[in-house]
Amino acid sequence: MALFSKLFTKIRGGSTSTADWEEIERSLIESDLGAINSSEIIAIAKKVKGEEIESAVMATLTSWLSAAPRELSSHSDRTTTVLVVGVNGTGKTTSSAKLVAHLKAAQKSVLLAAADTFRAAAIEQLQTWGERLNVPVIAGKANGDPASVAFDAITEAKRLASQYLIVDTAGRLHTKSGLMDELGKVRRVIEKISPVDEVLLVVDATTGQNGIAQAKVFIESVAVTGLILTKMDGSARGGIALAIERETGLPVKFIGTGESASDFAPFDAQNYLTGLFQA
Ligand SMILES: Nc1nc2c(ncn2[C@@H]2O[C@H](COP(=O)(O)OP(=O)(O)O)[C@@H](O)[C@H]2O)c(=O)[nH]1
Ligand SMILES: [Mg+2]
Repeated sequence: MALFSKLFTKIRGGSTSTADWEEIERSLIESDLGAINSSEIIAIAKKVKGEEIESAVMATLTSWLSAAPRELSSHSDRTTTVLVVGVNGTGKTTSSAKLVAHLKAAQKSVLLAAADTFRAAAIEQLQTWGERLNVPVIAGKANGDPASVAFDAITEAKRLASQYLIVDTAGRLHTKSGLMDELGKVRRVIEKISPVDEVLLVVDATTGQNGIAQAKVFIESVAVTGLILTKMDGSARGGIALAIERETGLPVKFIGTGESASDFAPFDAQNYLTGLFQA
């Protein structure tokens, strides 16, 4: 990612001109770190001298990371339920499937629920993943009630003593209050039987600052516990994970780096920060 190596190389080289500072600041902004964050970093770099710069910048970046738990919730005595939410096309269905693959690789038993009932294609998409991953998918009819699919799914998860239930939901915009209410209903129906442990908001990293703005509004109406940043393999730029954690206070729990089930990993914040400093 090497976001900051240029900054340090320039500064170590001795005299940093105004044009140099501008160029460094521009490259930080272009990395989707955000304008305010970038100018804060430049201010620190200008103030601190010599060898201390790296540790000063690192300390600031570390303070921007979310303090909330990054690990996916888990319970040994009951099903852990995860709702996957977000705007259309961000990668909810793909990420739900990837999460299943990730949990299966850790020998967990998982059930998938197709609570995006808006389009028949969305249900089929999840069923195809279910077959590929050899995981049962609870689905209803197209245009059916997503809350009733969720109810059937948690009932079945309990019966099977499934360790995880992953619920894929329909894409929605925070501005559509009917859809946001529907999400609340899905949650309430599940919680009649078992707690909802995680609500993961999927954000397409290639949408940059817009994606962050969208996430901020979204989490005002839904109790989100963490983020999945998708499409980090595309034109996504390295600064977004830091910027979104600072803006929302929420931890990035997973990142998606492609279209197949294995293109997915827990977000390792320390590794990520170290990577930003490497040439
Ligand atoms: N390159 C890339 N494509 C992704 C990633 N995650 C999802 N996609 C693609 O994005 C498109 C929308 O994904 P989908 O899961 O259907 O989005 P949903 O509408 O939020 O459910 C699909 O073509 C996916 O293959 C990712 O991490 N990297
Ligand atoms: Mg979908």
